[in-house]
Amino acid sequence: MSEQQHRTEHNWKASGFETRAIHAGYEPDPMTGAVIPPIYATSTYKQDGVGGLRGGYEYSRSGNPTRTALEGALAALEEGERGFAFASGLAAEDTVIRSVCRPGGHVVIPDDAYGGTYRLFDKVAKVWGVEHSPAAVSDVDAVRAAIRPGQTSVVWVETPTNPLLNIGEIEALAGDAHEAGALLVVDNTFASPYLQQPLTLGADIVVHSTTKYVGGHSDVVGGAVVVRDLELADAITFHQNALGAVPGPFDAFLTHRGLKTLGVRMDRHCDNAERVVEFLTGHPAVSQVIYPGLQEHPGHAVAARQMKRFGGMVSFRVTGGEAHALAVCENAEVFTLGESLGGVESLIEHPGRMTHASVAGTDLEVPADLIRLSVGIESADDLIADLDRALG
Ligand code: P1T
Repeated sequence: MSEQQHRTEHNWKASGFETRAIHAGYEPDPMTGAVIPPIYATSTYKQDGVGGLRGGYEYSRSGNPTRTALEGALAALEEGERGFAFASGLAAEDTVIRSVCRPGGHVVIPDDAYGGTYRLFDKVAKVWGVEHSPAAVSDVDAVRAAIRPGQTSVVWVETPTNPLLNIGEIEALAGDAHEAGALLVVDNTFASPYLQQPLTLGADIVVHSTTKYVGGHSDVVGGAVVVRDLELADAITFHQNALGAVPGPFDAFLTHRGLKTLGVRMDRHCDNAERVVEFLTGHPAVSQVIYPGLQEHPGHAVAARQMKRFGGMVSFRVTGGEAHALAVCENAEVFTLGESLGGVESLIEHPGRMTHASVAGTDLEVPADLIRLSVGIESADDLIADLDRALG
């Protein structure tokens, strides 16, 4: 597709994060002055003679102006060259896998990946001849040892990981991947581009579940891919269109609306998470608090280097085993019992039975006494009082 309508003409690259979040990707509509990208509810576009496309738009699977605006903003926030929006995080991941992996190839994946990501590699990609080996992303040596030079095309990491909040050192992992001729893919869902920009640290591809912090309001499912390299961008462009797992214009609009406030929301998520961590750390019914902001977290120093702050996700283990963990999840009231994360409302869940049920019985199994919190942006005192009651 040629240069598309509404691509911003102003160069926002030198602007601050919040300015880019609000302006990059879109200029007020030339005809109406609409400040916000309209929802272009159209599947196709009138051509001025065969092949005479207006602004490059031909058919909404390959491009839609509402989506283009979101994609421009995503690229700007991740400091990439090209952004791509998808119907879900897993659709984004699948498109990346098909773009850069081939039968007979191999991928290194986190040994505590999101359950759905593991399932995609283990139950789908493997059937098509792409092998995978799990390795601890926090252990650069283990990842290096898992790489098979000549066969590994991708080192895939989450950092922080879901749900154990392990930290991978992006710069070192990129070096090892590149040395073996592989690409480094970073799932940046937990940090969001406000806290961490993996492409600036040497990663080749960033993926997101935009369902989470990017969308931020638990009202839309979506995914994203951002790259710097233009050859990779061409491969993703081709597969985005060929596979067709794209968001509709209303979903793109909602995600873009959420994205504009990412910076202010993330700061509040981090403030509240710090308060919750402080409370949990002193609680007698809590045996371990997992948060990269804690000095004793093994990834603290790396996280402090590569992240602006430590995020809104907190995991903890309780003294009373699985039954206790389930009871805490069920007793919470301000924390809503539910899967997902990154919305303005606080969520609580039991990874072993919920988000990570698909890894039960594998090397990726998570502890049964583990609880995961997505700390929202409510009043911190209410969150703490709720946890206090639920733990009691
Ligand atoms: O749900 P979807 O938008 O398809 O995104 C999948 C995904 C990818 N990567 C990470 C790190 C994720 O956490 C997710 C989705 N995770 C949840 C639904 C969850 O509750 O953990």
